[in-house]
Amino acid sequence: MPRGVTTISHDVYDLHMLIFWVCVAIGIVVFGVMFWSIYHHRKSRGAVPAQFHESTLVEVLWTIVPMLILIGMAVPATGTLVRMYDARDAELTVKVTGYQWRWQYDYLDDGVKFFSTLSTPQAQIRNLAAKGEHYLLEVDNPLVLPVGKKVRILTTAADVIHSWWVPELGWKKDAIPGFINEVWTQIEKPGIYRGQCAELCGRDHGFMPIVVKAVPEAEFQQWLEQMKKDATPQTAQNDSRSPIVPGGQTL
Ligand SMILES: [Cu+2]
Repeated sequence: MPRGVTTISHDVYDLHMLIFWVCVAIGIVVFGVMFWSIYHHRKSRGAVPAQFHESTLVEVLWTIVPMLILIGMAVPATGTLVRMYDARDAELTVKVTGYQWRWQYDYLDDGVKFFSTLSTPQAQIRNLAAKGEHYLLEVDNPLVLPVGKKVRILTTAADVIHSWWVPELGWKKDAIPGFINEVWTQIEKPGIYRGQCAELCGRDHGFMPIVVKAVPEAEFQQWLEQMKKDATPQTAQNDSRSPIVPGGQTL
């Protein structure tokens, strides 16, 4: 599990490690007691089974102890979930729309909108060329986001269910036709973060990667201005990319 580059991803990572160590501790105690009992109360020592029937103390203990453990895990888990869903006070909103098999990014406040499509050369996919470093994880137009700003991300889809997932952001969000899901992110350091559609959305599902380019605020504003200038209307219909078929056939 990556530590990630957002506050939420750190929360998720810490929660994961906390629950992991709780499970390790329970495992050690349970198996410890079990093996100790098997060894010390073996038949060759003449052990006689103890009678625990209707022991109130044992009943109370094995109800209370697991309950305390569960509460101890539920409290931090709930806190993390609440923070994860709190998209208030976002400074920027990006709508992410899933299409078979590309993403559309729509900067709602700025009128900037573009498609992000796999850019791995067909020759690599058809095993006619050596595979690149970011094979199937590279796109023509990455999603550009400013570092340090709270960004609200709305996910939806125009055909089937997709799921927008960049592991280093700490969450994945389904993109469902007719619904809008909300989530947020605040990236801490500049960089390029890669992910993929995490829903089995059809043939060529593996060919819809996600690339997030996190840049400093000034650079982001510059990029946005440039995008506004270059803006040309795009629709899914006028995209002429032919579907990729593994094995070298074309449709
Ligand atoms: Cu998909």
